[in-house]
Amino acid sequence: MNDTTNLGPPPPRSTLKLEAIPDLVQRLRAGERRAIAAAVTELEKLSTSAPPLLEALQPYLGHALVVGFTGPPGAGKSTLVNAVIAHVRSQGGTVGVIAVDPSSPISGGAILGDRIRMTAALDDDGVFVRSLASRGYLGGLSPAAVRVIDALDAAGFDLVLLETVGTGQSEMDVAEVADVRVVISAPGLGDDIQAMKSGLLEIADILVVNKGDREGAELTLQQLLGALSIRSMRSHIPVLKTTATTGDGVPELVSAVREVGGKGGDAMSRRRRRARYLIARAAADIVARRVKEDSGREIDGLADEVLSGRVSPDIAARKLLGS
Ligand SMILES: Nc1nc2c(ncn2[C@@H]2O[C@H](COP(=O)(O)OP(=O)(O)OP(=O)(O)O)[C@@H](O)[C@H]2O)c(=O)[nH]1
Ligand SMILES: [Mg+2]
Repeated sequence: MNDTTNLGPPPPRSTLKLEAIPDLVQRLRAGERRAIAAAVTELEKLSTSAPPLLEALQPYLGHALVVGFTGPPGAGKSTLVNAVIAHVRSQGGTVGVIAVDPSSPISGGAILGDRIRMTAALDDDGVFVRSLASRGYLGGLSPAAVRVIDALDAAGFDLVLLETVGTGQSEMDVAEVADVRVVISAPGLGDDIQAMKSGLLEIADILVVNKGDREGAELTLQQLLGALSIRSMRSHIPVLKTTATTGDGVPELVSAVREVGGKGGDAMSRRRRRARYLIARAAADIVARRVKEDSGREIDGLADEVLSGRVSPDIAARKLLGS
């Protein structure tokens, strides 16, 4: 196996010089908005400066509570993020937001709408918002987004909110990198309760029925409680009703987030969880590239064994990994 075939495309060159990193980190630590934005951009691009920058951020990580906001399109995630920002700011806390745009947006307007709604926070140094493309990660979190968390954590934001649309992949990603997982639903989203039952319900630490002002909100709430009660392991999780447009229920949501976050692990285990995710993602990418690009005998041989039914794909994968 020729290892150079497994390295992937080279990272984009950076305009950030190595010797400028300590200064950038110092300004980021002081909360300077332009420095935070510059660091986020380097990490998002995964530029040549991203690895040394991440290393320089390491001593300052583990302070932020990373909260995933996920749920079906249109449930009101962005509106709720805005309402949470307003409440946390009124309490003197600070908030960083990473909104992950789906690769193929369901409606281009929703993304633009997100930006416009969030501009209300743009003059406030206690808030930093960045929309990221999901870059072919099918609505999931790109590894770049996970690294961006580190920049916001090091910059000292108390809460880092990650908004992702609840597709299969992103909900699993959010489950792995967030310290607290908030799953948002709303009445009138068709068969979404069904979808919640299968995937999102399993990962939620807190369930929210948003659009509490809409008819059917109480019914949605009861359906979720019913779905939880048949899963005895999950029946303890809080189910809250919010109206993001008015802020109703938002203080209770923020309290619940802090309570769940308080029960989570320490700073080290939070950082370790994110690092484990990045390793798993990188390992999966390397293996996928090996399988795709290697036309050598090893993989063809394994493929034939799988085709003949002598070996399961799982065993073949283990053989490939030598484990
Ligand atoms: N009546 C009512 N409307 C709401 C509420 N929260 C959000 N909305 C509206 O619902 C629509 C969708 O809200 P968004 O915040 O964009 O929803 P989202 O989940 O972020 O949507 P995507 O990012 O596209 O997945 C907007 O028109 C909001 O104004 C609420 O509590 N009550
Ligand atoms: Mg949104």
